[in-house]
Amino acid sequence: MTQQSTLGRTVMVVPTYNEADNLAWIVKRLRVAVPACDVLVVDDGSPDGTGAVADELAAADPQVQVVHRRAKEGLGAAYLHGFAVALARGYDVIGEMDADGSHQPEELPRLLAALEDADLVLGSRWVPGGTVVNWPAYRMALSRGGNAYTRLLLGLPVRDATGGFRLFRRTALEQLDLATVMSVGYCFQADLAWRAVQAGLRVREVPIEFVERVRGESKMSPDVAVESLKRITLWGLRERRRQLRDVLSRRRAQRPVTR
Ligand SMILES: Nc1nc2c(ncn2[C@@H]2O[C@H](COP(=O)(O)OP(=O)(O)OP(=O)(O)O)[C@@H](O)[C@H]2O)c(=O)[nH]1
Ligand SMILES: [Mg+2]
Repeated sequence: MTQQSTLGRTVMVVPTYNEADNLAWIVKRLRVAVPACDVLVVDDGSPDGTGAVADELAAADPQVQVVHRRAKEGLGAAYLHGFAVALARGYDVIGEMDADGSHQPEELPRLLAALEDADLVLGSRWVPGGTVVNWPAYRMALSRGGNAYTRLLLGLPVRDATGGFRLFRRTALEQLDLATVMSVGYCFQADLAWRAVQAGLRVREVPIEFVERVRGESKMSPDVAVESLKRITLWGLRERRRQLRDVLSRRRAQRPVTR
């Protein structure tokens, strides 16, 4: 059985694209770190055979499940598919975790503990106690800069909106109107954090140690970074327009009626 303290049944959704050298290693660590937690691998038809590795893991362990998608459609699409499956299968807590070892399953118990009084828990590199291991200076600057930009533009009260080691209560996911999420790459993470804050959900950040992948290739591309920049700027401008409209309509409402 997969009972997780008072939180209920928990599943970590793990998107994969060409992670054949990492998947078994990370799934094993996850199953050891939190034995009650199930795993849902969402593979986008990886040419390196990750899908077959996932099938073997699932055949050997009833707590491991796999969704096969035909082609690579981006992290956002893979997560949306995984969330839909996890919700349909009745999980109470639905999490996100990379397969490349950057997110350490051994830190998951701390994230789960934080969810006891939150709706969304973000594993965070940029709160006190959070760190990144083995990143070159330019990656640090990119992530810190991107997060500062997002915080400033959207007024998002989160230090690390782009990380992907997270836990949602199912009730939180159900409130986020996932059908309207268009983000594909990194901004998928910022998109969901932004929606959660706007929905008035309790969002908590927990420091994590993020470790740069040792095996396999990053799927980060300039396209993905540009998509984030574009979308976050667009949301920010919309937000400013909305705030301006609010102020103007409040002023109009306060104006004395003259006859
Ligand atoms: N299903 C699916 N998984 C993906 C896709 N793109 C990335 N992933 C997975 O998402 C996770 C994060 O991707 P990474 O390539 O590590 O991207 P990243 O962590 O932002 O980049 P690095 O810092 O270089 O590792 C990994 O488990 C990938 O295999 C995709 O299009 N489809
Ligand atoms: Mg990675």
